[in-house]
Amino acid sequence: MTFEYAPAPESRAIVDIKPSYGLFINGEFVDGHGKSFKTISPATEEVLAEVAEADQADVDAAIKAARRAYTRVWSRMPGRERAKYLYRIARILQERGRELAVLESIDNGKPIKESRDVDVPIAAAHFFYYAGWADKLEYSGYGTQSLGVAGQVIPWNFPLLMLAWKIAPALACGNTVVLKPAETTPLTALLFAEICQQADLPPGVVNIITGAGSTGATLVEHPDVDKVAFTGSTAVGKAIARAVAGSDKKVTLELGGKAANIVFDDAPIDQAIEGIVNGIFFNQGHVCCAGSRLLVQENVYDEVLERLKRRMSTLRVGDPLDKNTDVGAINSAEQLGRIRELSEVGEAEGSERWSAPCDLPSNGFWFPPTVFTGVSQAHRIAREEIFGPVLSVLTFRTPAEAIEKANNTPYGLSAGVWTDKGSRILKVANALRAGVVWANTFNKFDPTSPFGGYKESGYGREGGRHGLEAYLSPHGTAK
Ligand code: TAP
Repeated sequence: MTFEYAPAPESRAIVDIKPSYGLFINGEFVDGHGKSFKTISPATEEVLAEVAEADQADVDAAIKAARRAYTRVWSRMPGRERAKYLYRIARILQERGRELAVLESIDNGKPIKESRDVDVPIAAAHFFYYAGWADKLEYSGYGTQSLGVAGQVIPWNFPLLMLAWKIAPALACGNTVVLKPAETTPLTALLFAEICQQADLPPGVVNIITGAGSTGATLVEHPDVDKVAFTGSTAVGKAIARAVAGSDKKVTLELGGKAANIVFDDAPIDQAIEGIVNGIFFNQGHVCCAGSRLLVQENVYDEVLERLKRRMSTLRVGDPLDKNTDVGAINSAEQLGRIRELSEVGEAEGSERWSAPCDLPSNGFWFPPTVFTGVSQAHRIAREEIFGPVLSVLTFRTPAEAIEKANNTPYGLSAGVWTDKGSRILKVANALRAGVVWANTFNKFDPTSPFGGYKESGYGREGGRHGLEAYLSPHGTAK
């Protein structure tokens, strides 16, 4: 049964959302030359702020500022000095953690308990971790030479965390940055710009330009960008790879996924249920490495399904700022449309749909936690990334069949294995074509651990020592 909890809303008073925002170029906020757009709260559809849309001239100005800061200041600064700035930023992220968490939940729609306990602490941890590397690059194994100006484009599902994954290693290695956050979630990146000012980061080392896809395209294609780092959909990743092909830009792409979460019959079932729920309903399923394909061994299928539905019935869907909320709002009307469309396709193709009973708020964008059974490998809901709180369930009889089905995907970002046997974990993990394999857990992130994909999930790694490779050159080619 679900206990009735009294609402426990986190106060919005801690955040100061301005009516409008400019672009952060060369250490200060400036008006853009282009148009502007509105960012809204996906939970209420309330307009939060008007944000500048950077055009070609703005992108030029940001890259120029980054180039100047690179040649004159940042690339010449000893690593131990750069590290001090990264530590300072990390500490400010912690000090202003509550403010960042509330702002992230308002702009993105994710539950406050996730922005507070996952996004913000791991973002700070990334800056702490890469601060530690800044004066030890000679031990990285990837050289010590920075690349120059990095053009970075990030998605809306973990706005601050993706920013940290991009900016922390870039700065630690001596590069400067122009970053474009996603159109629907620019606010924490703009607050991060204020944090750069607060940390006295030299002007131009970090530049934040807001805008839509065309701003991102202008940035990554710019001839004076040395390094492109992109996280987002496979379709846009392919377009970027095509656009920069033939240039000497170094590129890393973190793209989509359709992870298998494999439950064997000897798995600790209660733990596995928590792992399945965390795997697909964490962050409304807006997670590239979400465990969106559940593979259950046939002899425990009925038990797993029954317990899973019981657990899903206790998930609280609603106000992202309520500390009891487990599942928040879908990030945009457009994304909600995509989730609805693929769910309808799932039914039309013959799968059975079950949604947790819950009251959804009347304003905003919402989708109940949903599971599809009777799914075959050919179904679109088993092949395409839904990027929402929708789980497709398939079955298997033998470990070999589980591996075969798990690998039957164009993606290869992550996977999960649930079993009592250590030897089976090692064997299966070895056979899975996925960048990250979790054993008896799911969706665990740590700055010391590399993350990235195989196949259409992209190339390059972020996090850990491996994450330095993307921002260093063994040949000393910096401009
Ligand atoms: P995209 O539509 O790919 O957008 C990602 C970012 O790229 C946004 O900032 C977007 O701007 C920008 N963009 C769009 N078109 C562009 C272009 N032609 N050139 C350069 N930049 C462009 O993805 P999304 O809908 O925001 O995010 C969902 C997808 O990201 C999912 O497929 C998910 O799996 C993937 N994702 C992957 C990872 C990792 S680590 N592999 C992490 C998170 C998300 P606008 O927002 O203004 O359109």
